[in-house]
Amino acid sequence: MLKWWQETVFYEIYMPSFKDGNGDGIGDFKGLREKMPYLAELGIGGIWLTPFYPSPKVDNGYDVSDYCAVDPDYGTMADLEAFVAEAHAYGIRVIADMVVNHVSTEHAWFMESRSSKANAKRDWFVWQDAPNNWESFFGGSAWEWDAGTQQYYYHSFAKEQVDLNWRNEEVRSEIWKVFDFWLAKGLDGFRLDVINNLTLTRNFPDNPVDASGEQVHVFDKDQPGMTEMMAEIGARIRARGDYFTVGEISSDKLEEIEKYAGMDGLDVTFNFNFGSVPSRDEIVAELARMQRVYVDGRMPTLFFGSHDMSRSWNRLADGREDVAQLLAMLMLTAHGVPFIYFGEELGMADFVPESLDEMRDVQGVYAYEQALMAGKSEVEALMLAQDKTRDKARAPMTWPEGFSDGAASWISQVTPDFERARRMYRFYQALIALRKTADFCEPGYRYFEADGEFLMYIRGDYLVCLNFGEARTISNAWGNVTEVLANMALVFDSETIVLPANAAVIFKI
Ligand code: TEU
Ligand code: CA
Repeated sequence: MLKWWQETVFYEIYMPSFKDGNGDGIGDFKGLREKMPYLAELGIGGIWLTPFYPSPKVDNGYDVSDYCAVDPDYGTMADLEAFVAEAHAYGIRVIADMVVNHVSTEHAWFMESRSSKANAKRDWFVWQDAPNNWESFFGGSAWEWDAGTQQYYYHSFAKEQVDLNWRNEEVRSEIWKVFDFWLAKGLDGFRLDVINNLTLTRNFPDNPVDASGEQVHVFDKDQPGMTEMMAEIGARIRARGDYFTVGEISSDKLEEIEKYAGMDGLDVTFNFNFGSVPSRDEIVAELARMQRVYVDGRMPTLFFGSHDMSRSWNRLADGREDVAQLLAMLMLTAHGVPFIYFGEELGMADFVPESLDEMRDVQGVYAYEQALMAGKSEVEALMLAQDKTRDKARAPMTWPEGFSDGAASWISQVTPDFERARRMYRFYQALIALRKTADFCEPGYRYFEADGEFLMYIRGDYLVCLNFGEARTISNAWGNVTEVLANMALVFDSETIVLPANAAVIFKI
C-alpha cells in the first residue's frame, strides 16, 4: 500500500508571488483561492506554501516573528483556514514551511532573551563571549554583537535570523506545540527549513577553510545527535496521523541528503544533488546514483526549481522549450516525489534585477555590500549580486489577466509568452495525468539504463526515453510500441527508434 504522498505531485507556491487577491501587489490567500481551479486542472495533489507567518520579511518570511499566526500581508487565520478547506475539497493537500532553526530578532522569545543575561529565555539562543570563525550561509560572520548584554549571538543566516538553541528542552517543547498547532488547523504536513542546521551542541570548533580560502561548513551543521533529532521530529509528526514531512538538508551531497530520508527520520529530503545542479550535464548521472541508493521503498525527491535558485528555464533548459519538456518528463515519470516550482509549468524565465533598487533578496544585497567592502567597483558588485540573488525565481506568476489587479507587484515581473505557456501547461498536464496511474507510482524501475547522456527506463507498462545528448538511434526491443507523449515529432518502427537531440518520449509497451 502506497502512502498518499508517494502518489502526489507537489507544487511549491512562493507566497508573495503567486496571486494577489486584494490589489496591494503582494500574493495572498485570497488570490490563492481564486487559482484553485487552475491548480486542480493542472492535476497537482499537494501544495507547499512558503512561510506565511508574521515576519519583518528581511528574508521574506524565513524570519518568523510569531509561529502561530498569519502575516496580514497574506490575510487572516480565517483566510488560511478557508483556503485549506477549499484545497481539500479539490483533493489537494497543503503542507506548510516550518522554519524552526531560527526566528526573527523581532520574535518575542529573542526580545526577552536579549533583555538581560539573567532572563529566563537567555539560553533559548546561542550566546558567546567571543565568536569563532563560523560564517553565515549568506556570507560574513555568523556572530552578531549585542551591545546591550555584551555578548555575541549566533545566526547561521542573516543577522536578523537568530538561531534557536535546540539543546534547550523548553525550546524543543515549544516547537512541538507549534507543530501540533498547525496540524490541528488541518495542514497535511511540513517542509522543514534547513533542518540539519539545528544547533545541538555547545562545542564550537572553527570550521576548516579549503584551498581557495572558502569556509567548509563542517561543525555548524549535522552536529552530533542530528540523526536522533531527525528521528524524533519524524516520529512526533507521524504519531499525530497520516502526515508528510520533507526536510531541507543544506547540502547538495547525496550521502548527506539521503541519510535522513526514510522511516527512521523524515519521509523524504530535498535532493539538491539532482535539483540544483548548475547544468544539465550532471542530471543523468545523478539520477543513476539515486536509483542505486533509494531502495526498500525509500524515495528521493525530484525537482529542478525553487525560490532559492535560478529557474530551470534558464539554468538547465537554455531557454529551449524542447529541453524544458525533456526535464518535465524526467521529473514527472522517474521514481521519486516530484515538486513543481510555480510558473515552471508555463516555461517562466528568470528575472534579473538591473540595479540594486530592483533587488529584493537579502542574499543579493549582502553580496553587493560585501563586494563593495572588499574594494570592488559598483559595477562589479552589481554583477556579483546578480549572480547570487535569488530574486531570479521570485518574479510574480505571469497570469493572462495579470498578477495584481491594483498596485505594482512587490518585485518586477518578467515578460510573458502566453503561447509558450499554453503549450508547456498542456505538456505538464498530460504528464501529471499519466503520473497518477499506478504505473508511475510503483517503487523503482522495471528496467533502468543510464548511458552517458541518455536515460531509458520502464515504469509499469511504459517505456520512457530521455535523450540529453546528441541524436542516436536505438534498437526497439519491444516491437509494437505506441507513442503516448513526446516533445517533438519522432520516427520509429518495430525495429528502431530514432531519437534526435533533446528528445523525450513515452511509449506504451
Ligand atoms: O534555504 C537554505 C539554504 O540552504 C539556502 O538559503 C542557500 O544557502 C542559498 O539559497 C544558497 O544560494 C532555506 C530557505 O529555502 C531560504 O529561502 C532561506 O533564506 C533560508 O533557508 C533561511 O531560512
Ligand atoms: Ca495582496
